[in-house]
Amino acid sequence: MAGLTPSLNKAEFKASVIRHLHSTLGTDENKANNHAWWKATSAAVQELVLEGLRKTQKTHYMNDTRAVHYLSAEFLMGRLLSNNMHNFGVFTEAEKALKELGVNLTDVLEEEPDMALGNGGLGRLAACYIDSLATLELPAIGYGLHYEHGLFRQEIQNGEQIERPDSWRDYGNPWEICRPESIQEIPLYGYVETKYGANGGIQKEWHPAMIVKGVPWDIPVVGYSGNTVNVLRLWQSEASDYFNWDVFNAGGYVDAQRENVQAETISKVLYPNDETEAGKELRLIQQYFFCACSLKDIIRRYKRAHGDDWSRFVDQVVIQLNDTHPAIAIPELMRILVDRAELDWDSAWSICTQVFAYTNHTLLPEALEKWPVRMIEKILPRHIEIIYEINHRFLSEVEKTWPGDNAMKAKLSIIEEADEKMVRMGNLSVIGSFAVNGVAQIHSELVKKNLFPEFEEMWPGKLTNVTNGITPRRWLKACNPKLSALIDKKVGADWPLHLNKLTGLAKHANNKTFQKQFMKVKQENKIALAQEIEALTGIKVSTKAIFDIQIKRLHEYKRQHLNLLHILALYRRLLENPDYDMHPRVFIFGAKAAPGYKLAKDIIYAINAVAEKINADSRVNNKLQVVFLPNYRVSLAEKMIPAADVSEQISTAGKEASGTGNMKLSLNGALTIGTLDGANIEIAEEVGDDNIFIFGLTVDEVADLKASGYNPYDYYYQNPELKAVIDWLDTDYFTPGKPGALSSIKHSLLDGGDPYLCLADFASYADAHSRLDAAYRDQQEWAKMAILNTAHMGKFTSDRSIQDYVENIWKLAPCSVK
Ligand code: GL4
Repeated sequence: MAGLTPSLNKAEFKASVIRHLHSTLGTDENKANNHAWWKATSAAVQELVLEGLRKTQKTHYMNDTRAVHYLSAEFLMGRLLSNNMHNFGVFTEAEKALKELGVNLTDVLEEEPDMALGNGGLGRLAACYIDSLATLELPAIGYGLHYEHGLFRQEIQNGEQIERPDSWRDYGNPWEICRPESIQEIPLYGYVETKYGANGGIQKEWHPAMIVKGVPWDIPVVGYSGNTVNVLRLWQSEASDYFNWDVFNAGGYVDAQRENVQAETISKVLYPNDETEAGKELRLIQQYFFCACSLKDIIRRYKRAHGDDWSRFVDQVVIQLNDTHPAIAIPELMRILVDRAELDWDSAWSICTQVFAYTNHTLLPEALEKWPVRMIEKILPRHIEIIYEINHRFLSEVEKTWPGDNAMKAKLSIIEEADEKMVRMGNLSVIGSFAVNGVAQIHSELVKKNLFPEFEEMWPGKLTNVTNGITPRRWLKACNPKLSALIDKKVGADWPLHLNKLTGLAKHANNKTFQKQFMKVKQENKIALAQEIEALTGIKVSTKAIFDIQIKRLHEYKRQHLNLLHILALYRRLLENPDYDMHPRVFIFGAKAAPGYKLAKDIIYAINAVAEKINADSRVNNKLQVVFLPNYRVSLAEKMIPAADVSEQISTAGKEASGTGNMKLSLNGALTIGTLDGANIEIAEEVGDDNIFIFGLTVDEVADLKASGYNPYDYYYQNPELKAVIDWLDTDYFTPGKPGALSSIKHSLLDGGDPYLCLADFASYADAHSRLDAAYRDQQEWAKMAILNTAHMGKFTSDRSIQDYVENIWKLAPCSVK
């Protein structure tokens, strides 16, 4: 492939692995188990990685490049060995080398724990984006938290989710490099002293009650077939040896300290909530901690080239805020510029508002972060003053636009004046950024129309869209080698860098031979997944069945329970009529629920209870099976996605900002059954209406229905099948001896008001499934549709998303590394 030269041949690779087995791991070929082989192989690859990293850093330094700094509380990286080998182009050589050593690479890869430093879509997006940034040779650095424990490991016991700690670095991680030379010290708590200078000027001095150390760990990020190796820098907290005499002398040092969060706990654990804000002090400290460390790091690097001259800062630095989690970076930069660098407010604010850009990832009210003023005051006493000052100046802008309109001021204010005063991080982010983007066309429209309409009026053009994307290296090339090899033959091997080349498959969509080859790959992937399912759950699934997959966090708005209602309807039809005409179907789920989200956990329990009953019921004639795969994560997704026939993307219209699993599944030839929500709309545009199964209410229809007073009972009484399956959940049929064990679901769907309109969409969903079932009977037609899905996913490469950011927001230039 052009530009891709394996940097180690088979013999060299073999020698390197053995050398590491001996001198890094202190073992040998006879004693080594798969874990040791994994470590030695990783060490061999890491040697290449570090060489690339050195060259990249030197090149960026010599060229004094403008860089993007991607601040994110989450990076859901998954495993790195296979990815790094693919991106360096050494995968095949490595596989052969290990084979000659009697070692199976697939088994070795299984030894690597996932780096699960994220919850779901938002964190995985960050991981895809840093892959694309390196691939496109863009100067970039990811900044985040070095959580000791990533997202919990999920076990299923008696159908219920049990959370177990994740310990991804327990036996050492071969990729990360500690950089003690770049440790930062971060102040917390304490008080602010106001000093009056001789010339009448006011100086603020923050006397923190606590200092914590931020220790950086670097994870190299290898670009595909390029030479750029960027870094992901993750901050770990440690107690500082610093001792605060001020506070000590003032008395009460020990007492004050006791009420404060302990330094070491800051980076201990990832908060396991997706789409809900926790409101916990420790979470706010996590956010401040990594932002403060990152800003100090950014400024240190800038000063190395430019000294105390701030005039070029905005030319060199752009900072992308991945949701509002890092929004506290805005007042932190103001503090540094005003209190430390002694810039006047206007100059400082001008810098800030040219540096920050903010991505909104959700409209769900429970996910829009707000922090109690009281809490910020306690932890960050200087920042609350700065936030008030930003707000004061902003509100006088509002006054100019809407003179005398106090309701407008209350609405747009950074401070929410409720019983408990709150800081609205979304408003702060919009006010402090030069660009704000949503993550799919419809989502960005809703951000403008519903979430921030007044900001759109005040600053036309500031709110924009960048549709999400996924890296085709991990999500096709590495996870689906058979399909990749087939695609290579048809369109050439450079599609991972130029995903639009997949359109070249479209002209073969009607070709019977190609259809057979395409479906043969799908079948082989299904057989592999079936083996995995059996290994993980003991369930033997039929590989002749349609593999219908819903994988994503468990949330009411994603409507796994709508899927479940439809499964119950099929089950009921089969019981009523054993000859009921349907193609055999296996419904496969993967989902983690936030540990405190009761209904989400109940839905997991319900899926498992229903699965157990159906799988054991011979009356369904092998036409229906249900599987819940425990501990859904990146590495499991990589096994499930290539085997999917059907992709369930069934959120209530207007609720899923974009979705990215939808893109991964379609790219691997699954057909989507979905609502007109998030990126599904753009997927439908790309693949064409004939190649996707759209159902359900649109965003406008949802709004109209809600406005007119939605009553789920209307649908319940009008649709006997729907009524029957909902009532079924309230018996002890699925939970023998435990009547009512599933009734929370019925309750939320009826008396709870069915907030996500499952009942309103049920009939349309069931109908779409019938159409899908009919379509599958014509295997040639289905193959054609599947091929056209893969063929038309070019738009959704994260390279395109990053290119959009570069052109419309970041204004970055690539820098090639020789
Ligand atoms: C999310 C959205 O829910 C999801 O639709 C989107 O694809 C993702 C990345 O933009 O961001 N927002 C939050 S919060 N979690 C997500 O996964």
